[in-house]
Amino acid sequence: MKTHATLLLLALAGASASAADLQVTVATASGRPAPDVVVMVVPAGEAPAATPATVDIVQKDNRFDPYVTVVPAGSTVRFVNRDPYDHHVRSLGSGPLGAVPPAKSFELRLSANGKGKAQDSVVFEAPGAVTLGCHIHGSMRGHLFISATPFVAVTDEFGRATLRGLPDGAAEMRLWHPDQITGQNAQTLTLAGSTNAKAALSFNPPRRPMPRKGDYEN
Ligand SMILES: [Cu+2]
Repeated sequence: MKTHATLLLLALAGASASAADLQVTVATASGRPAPDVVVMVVPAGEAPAATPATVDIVQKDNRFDPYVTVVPAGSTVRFVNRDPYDHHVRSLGSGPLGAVPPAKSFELRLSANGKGKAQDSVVFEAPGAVTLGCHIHGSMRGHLFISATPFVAVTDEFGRATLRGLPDGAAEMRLWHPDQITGQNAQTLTLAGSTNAKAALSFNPPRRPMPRKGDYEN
């Protein structure tokens, strides 16, 4: 019986070697942990198409939560107003001075107190970035990144992200940050089972913008 159990464990270990997890740690140019970085891995061979998902972005206390959201192309994003006043969510350009047009343009009036829809959905087909703003509260900012590759994640406060189920072999790792002025350097990886990787931004991002106090009352 013991032998059978051992064989089963070996079989499971063999199966997992072809679907690696990659733990990435991203630093700023000066070596601090970099949160809010989108980490993408593009395998050299044929990658499976991204599976669309349905993801919520909540408006609460004049913030978009999460601040940075990543979804595979074709996904549905539900914008949910949890404040007791209206938000008028809209797409803005990304990059320096908002010069890069949004991957999709939209605006949604999200009401409070049952006077209208408190949530609404948008489908994002084209890969790219959308900066999220609000017509009513000028300081509200969030970011949505629509990914062509299914292997994508956002770094946490420690600059860490975990990408799961990667195929073994050569792959390119790319970074995107909402405050980048130029594209970040890509890096080539050889994936063989679960592995770790380090990466660095070419700049030091500013702190996340905070909502202005005066914006709360409406
Ligand atoms: Cu608002």
